[in-house]
Amino acid sequence: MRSLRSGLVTLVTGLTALGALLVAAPGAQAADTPLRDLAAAKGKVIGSAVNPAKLTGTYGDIAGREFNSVTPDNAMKWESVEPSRGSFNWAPADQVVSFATAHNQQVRGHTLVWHSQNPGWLANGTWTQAQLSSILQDHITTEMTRYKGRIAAWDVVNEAFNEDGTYRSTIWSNGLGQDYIAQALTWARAADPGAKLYINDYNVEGVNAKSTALYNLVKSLKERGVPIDGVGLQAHLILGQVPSSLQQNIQRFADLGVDVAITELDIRMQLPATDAKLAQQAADYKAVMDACVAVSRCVGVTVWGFTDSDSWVPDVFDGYGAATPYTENFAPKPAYYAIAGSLGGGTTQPPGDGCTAVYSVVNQWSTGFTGQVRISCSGGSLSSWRANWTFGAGQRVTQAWNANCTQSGTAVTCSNASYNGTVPDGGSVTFGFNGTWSGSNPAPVVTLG
Ligand code: G2I
Repeated sequence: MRSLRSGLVTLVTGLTALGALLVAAPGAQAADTPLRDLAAAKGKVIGSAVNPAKLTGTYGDIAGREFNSVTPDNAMKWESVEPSRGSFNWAPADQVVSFATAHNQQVRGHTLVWHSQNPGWLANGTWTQAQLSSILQDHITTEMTRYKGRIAAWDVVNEAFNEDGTYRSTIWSNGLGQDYIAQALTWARAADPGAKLYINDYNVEGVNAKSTALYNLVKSLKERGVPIDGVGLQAHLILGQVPSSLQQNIQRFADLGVDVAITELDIRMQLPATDAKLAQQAADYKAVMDACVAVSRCVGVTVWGFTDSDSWVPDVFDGYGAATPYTENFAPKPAYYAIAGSLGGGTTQPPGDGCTAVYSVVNQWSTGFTGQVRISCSGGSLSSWRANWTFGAGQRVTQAWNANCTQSGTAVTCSNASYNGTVPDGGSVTFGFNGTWSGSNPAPVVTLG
């Protein structure tokens, strides 16, 4: 995140009132340790789904800086890589893999065998069992071979179960029988023996009928010697509804001898987001992170998009959103700090992060002057504020408006009035004051805190 917490000063000499001529100071990077460094110190993965078309600018900066793993959100799905039979489009998936290489990140491959986002030619075709089987084997082999050695873990099979724990009726279960899962895993192991092979699903975070069906499947695959390395718990959660049995559930899979990953975490809320909801969301993110951190075989957590501007939630759940750790404008939310805290970092959002305070003298005469401070936010917001500075040359504030100012010795503190505490992302608030000076009237640097 950018942190522009100090402002530059324009000093007006002479008696003419001048408009402020201020330039925001280029912000130093915030001192906070990136999530990926915190995660690495704990031996965990912190990842995000990414959209390859967006991997530049601020989106790319954050994706590279904060995460040690990326998952292509759609680019490795069958309809993306083979939209018509035998005609491949690898470019977006390649972009994610190159980005990951350039940023020293792992890649989670997502996903090889699914009922959704299959190309029309496959979904609408009529196939014998033998044809379907060889189409699937070819797909797995082709895609995994292309990225062999560069994918840490593959979601080989995605969303195989119904909510009641029965097998979902899909092109695969219908055409190949339930053992398509074992076959797919076996082909996957042959294609890239170095990749961890996962089965991934949603609504399997707590102990319930669906997760128990998944548990029983993994147990039987292990007993049969079918290659299976991990279970992915997607974790598309609802505010305030982190299952209380999450850690217990992670542990029971770990006890089967497989890894566990939280693969698609997001926590949606009914819009608009309020401070209270964002605080609850932070607590929910923390609960998920803590559960993973507590189990050594939980390899880590991937969020399904790190910014609210890149989340599937508003498109699918009417009136819901704000599900990720960053705002649409890339400001870290309380959830971000909750993730950091769970990984051993600081938990508090620095006040004024993403906001700038700029001091200016707008008028000055023989013994007095009028000053103002403009607080602007870009990539952050404030719900209350306090501007602090030191007067180094004996200046004194005598009267202020649009703020409550006090001065003790050289230290001045001005806090918001009852009506202007909120500075929205992209907005600003200005307050003014009169003061006295003599000799010189050098301009202080203002900090927000
Ligand atoms: O639905 C959330 C996730 C559930 N688990 C599996 C994930 O693969 C799935 O991801 C989402 C993507 O985030 C969405 O971006 O999968 C959706 C499809 O089931 C993706 O949405 C689709 C839109 O529905 C399409 O209209 C669009 O053409 O993304 C496509 C590509 O942008």
